[in-house]
Amino acid sequence: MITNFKRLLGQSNSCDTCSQHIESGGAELSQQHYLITVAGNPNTGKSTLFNGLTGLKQHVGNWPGKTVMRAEGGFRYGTENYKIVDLPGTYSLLAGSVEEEIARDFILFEDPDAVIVVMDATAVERNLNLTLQILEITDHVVVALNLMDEARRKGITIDHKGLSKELGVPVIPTVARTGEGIGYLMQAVSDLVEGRIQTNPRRIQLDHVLEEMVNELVYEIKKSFPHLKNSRWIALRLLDGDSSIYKAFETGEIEDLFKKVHPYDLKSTAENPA
Ligand SMILES: Nc1nc2c(ncn2[C@@H]2O[C@H](COP(=O)(O)OP(=O)(O)O)[C@@H](O)[C@H]2O)c(=O)[nH]1
Ligand SMILES: [Mg+2]
Repeated sequence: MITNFKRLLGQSNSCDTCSQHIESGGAELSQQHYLITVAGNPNTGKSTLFNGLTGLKQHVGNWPGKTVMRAEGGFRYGTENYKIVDLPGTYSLLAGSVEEEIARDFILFEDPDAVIVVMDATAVERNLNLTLQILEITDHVVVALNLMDEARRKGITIDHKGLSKELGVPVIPTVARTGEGIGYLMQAVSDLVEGRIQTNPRRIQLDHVLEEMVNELVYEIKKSFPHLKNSRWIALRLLDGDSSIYKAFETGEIEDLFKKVHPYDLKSTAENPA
């Protein structure tokens, strides 16, 4: 059964001034919208959050050429329409699995307006690996520090403001199962996509020699593939010997990746299995 945040937050469709207003399914996918996504380790509550925001209005299909399910939906928050894509859960983005490749390609090539990174508040350290990797690719990030009820139950307290300062992006404590904190989460997403806040993501500091090598590579990448965004991240992956990125360059597929994430087979369904 899907938990609909609109109901949980006591919101009604007739309220059109309330800043906490989430209207599930309110945004038709063809309308002008912000593209956002939920990423994170498996079992952190991504689908619960996705379901709560979109309600029953979802489309599911497979990612192109993959047997991994893709779910997307629409909703309205405040005056903005959002299209949201539920990414498969991964521990890393270094493309060791199909799921990782899908999540990485989506964040890298679809360039979503915001990535909600859902972290498990009971296992922050483990979850930081993926979070830091995502911060290397994009600065459009808001962290949902989810499962806060579980953390409280286990006596874990987290300095979420301190974590936010360290990561350089908003960190909002949430309980996706009950809707707690989701209004604040969406307010942070809205502030980010509307340009009311700027993030300053924590990134790896390279030594002088490496930095020069990266800059050289970035220059070459931009020369050959001027449309490629995130060329710095791609340069880092090349230096790290990422075979999938290497191969994509050899075959010229790196440019096709832009198109690859788009055309998928969609069919409407009532519910997205979590
Ligand atoms: N206690 C608690 N359980 C949650 C919360 N969010 C999600 N869950 C549960 O955690 C499990 C995994 O959630 P799911 O959304 O499928 O995680 P996903 O793998 O990241 O998509 C499900 O049983 C959810 O009901 C939360 O904030 N608190
Ligand atoms: Mg899921």
